Amino acid sequence: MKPIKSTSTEIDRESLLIDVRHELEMPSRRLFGKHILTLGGLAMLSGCSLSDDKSVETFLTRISRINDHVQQWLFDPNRLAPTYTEAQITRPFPFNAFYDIDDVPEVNGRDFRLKVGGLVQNKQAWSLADLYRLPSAEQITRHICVEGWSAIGRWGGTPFSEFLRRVGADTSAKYVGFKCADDYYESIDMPTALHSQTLLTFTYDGQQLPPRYGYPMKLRMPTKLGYKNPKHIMEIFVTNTFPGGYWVDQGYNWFGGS
Ligand SMILES: Nc1nc2c(c(=O)[nH]1)N[C@H]1C(S)=C(S)[C@@H](COP(=O)(O)O)O[C@H]1N2
Ligand SMILES: [Mo]
Repeated sequence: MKPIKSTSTEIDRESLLIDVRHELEMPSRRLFGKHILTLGGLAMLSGCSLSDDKSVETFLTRISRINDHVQQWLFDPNRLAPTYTEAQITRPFPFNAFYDIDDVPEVNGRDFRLKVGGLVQNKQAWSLADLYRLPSAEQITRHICVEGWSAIGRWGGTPFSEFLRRVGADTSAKYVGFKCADDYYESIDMPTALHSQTLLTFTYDGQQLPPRYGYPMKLRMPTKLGYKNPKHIMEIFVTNTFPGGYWVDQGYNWFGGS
């Protein structure tokens, strides 16, 4: 994935506008379909003049935040993402990260302790053995990456809502955040965290989750795009302060529904 915002001081206005148009044309952005609102109309709505690079960037961020609100509002906690049969699993399942497969972090499972923080009653860290004793769940779902590929895989673990219940999470809080063993970090909305298909997973296709797919654990959400699914989770926290995410902070949409 490429950062959407330019990191240089000279922002390439033309490509930013292309990104805005692209956002508008994505199926999940239907409500802002190009037939309903023009770029100019959106600029007026968001109070941006688009007269300089900085206002273009502010404009983009506002559009993205409006999209977050609309997507949260459209999200139906009872709607299930499709599931598939074993025969439909994509083999081999693709690896993806912001780095090469040779640089996958190696986490030592024996010493591993999952940190839990923020708005939870029980901040005690979890060993893998403790996590493996949680009620088990498994599903075969489609993982969709914004880079233009999708693949069907089989993940096993525990319903994330069950984990949140065990740690006494304040489920009226807005966000659940994740810190990973690489420099990755993510955050999700609470309704998605509690969705019945959101699993904290420890296995892939019946085997211990291999390093490339996120050992020791990956949060697997078939209702969200690939980049929202953190691998190599080291810490989970509940908060009302927007935690952002690795790609979100580079201009991607935060809600990231699929
Ligand atoms: N820790 C971490 N999690 C991550 C990423 C990453 O680079 N680091 N990449 C994300 C992206 S963009 C995708 S598509 C999926 C890829 O998961 P896979 O390797 O199991 O296919 O992981 C997501 N979670
Ligand atoms: Mo991705």
